[in-house]
Amino acid sequence: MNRMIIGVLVGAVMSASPASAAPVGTGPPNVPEFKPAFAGQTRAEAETTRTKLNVTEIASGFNKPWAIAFLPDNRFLVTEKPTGNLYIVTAEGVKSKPVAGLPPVDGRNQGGLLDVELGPDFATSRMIYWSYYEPREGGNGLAVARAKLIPGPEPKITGVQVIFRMMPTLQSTMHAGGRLVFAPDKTLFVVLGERSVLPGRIQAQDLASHFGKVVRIRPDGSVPKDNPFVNRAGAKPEIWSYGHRNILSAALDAKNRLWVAEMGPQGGDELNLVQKGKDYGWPTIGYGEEYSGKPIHKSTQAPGMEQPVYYWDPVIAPSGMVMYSGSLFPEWRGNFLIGGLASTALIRLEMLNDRVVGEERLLTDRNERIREVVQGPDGALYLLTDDANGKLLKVTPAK
Ligand SMILES: [Ca+2]
Repeated sequence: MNRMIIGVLVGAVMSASPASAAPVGTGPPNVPEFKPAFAGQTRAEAETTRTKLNVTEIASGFNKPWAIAFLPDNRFLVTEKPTGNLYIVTAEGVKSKPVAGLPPVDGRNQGGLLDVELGPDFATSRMIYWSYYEPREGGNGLAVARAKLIPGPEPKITGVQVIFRMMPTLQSTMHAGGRLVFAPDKTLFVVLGERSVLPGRIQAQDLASHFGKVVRIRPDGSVPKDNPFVNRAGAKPEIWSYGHRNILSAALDAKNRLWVAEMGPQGGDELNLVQKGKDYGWPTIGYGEEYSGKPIHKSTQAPGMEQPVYYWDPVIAPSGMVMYSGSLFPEWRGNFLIGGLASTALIRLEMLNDRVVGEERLLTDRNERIREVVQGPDGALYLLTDDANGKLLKVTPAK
């Protein structure tokens, strides 16, 4: 009897028993020789949402949309990755003309216009912040800019300021990270990748490089004095944490701590609780391997390097993430909801004492790559699908 049939039978038996201990059925691991550092670090017990989900398509026709931000008047900002276009979309799904005035992007492959966030003082300043692959002499790099949004029938931005430039410039169309998260103290976390190519990968451990880092800046791009490496000679002062591979998912929890889901190599996606000054291990340690099957890591653990709270093998390919705190889905409160690209699912993680105690794959019947996951002011979940005809979806409880 093959593994899949056993899985189905186990699933059928377990569904009658709430005390199920079976993990989500995702197939065998790519790197079975690597074992978890603690119980529950991978393959948590499969859970099932009791609330029936209703998925509404608000809008479609976006070319590889990447991020959503909510305007105070119930409209959305939506970014389109390869075109570099930013749209204002009404709650009914009516799309504006592209917002004029954004700088050009390098929209090849994983590049382009990525995240967008309202500034912490948007109500008075109308400032928006966005991340993008900036075309440069000799390559590109992730940049973060801000400008004042002027809505209306001909929407535009004015006064563009680039507040952060990931350095060094490199020839790569991949792994620049790009999510933006404002903390309540108005500092801005920017999560960065290591550019995928080997000369970039090794810089994830190099504090003189922004590659493979989480950085923390003020809204004007200046460096907070309490960043961990401000007094270290040769270190980039924006760095908050290091040893990351490629982060496209970042969210604050109820205590306003930063969590990220990282794109690992084959078999090595990670959930990390990001702490000031800590080393998350890439490329020295991890749970995955090269796409060729060749080893990357000698070990999964090393002194002075953080363990992931959770890892996935096979990977989910995470992009977009929120810790749910709304009223529409009481059973999801305190859970992480993560967009799955390769896994074509919405991944739900039940958390207890900073550990994962349950996992679920939602919306698998839609078979869509999920790029963005945000919680609306109404408690609904809003998603973007990663497709040339990308959709803006709203998830609510079915009536
Ligand atoms: Ca790691």
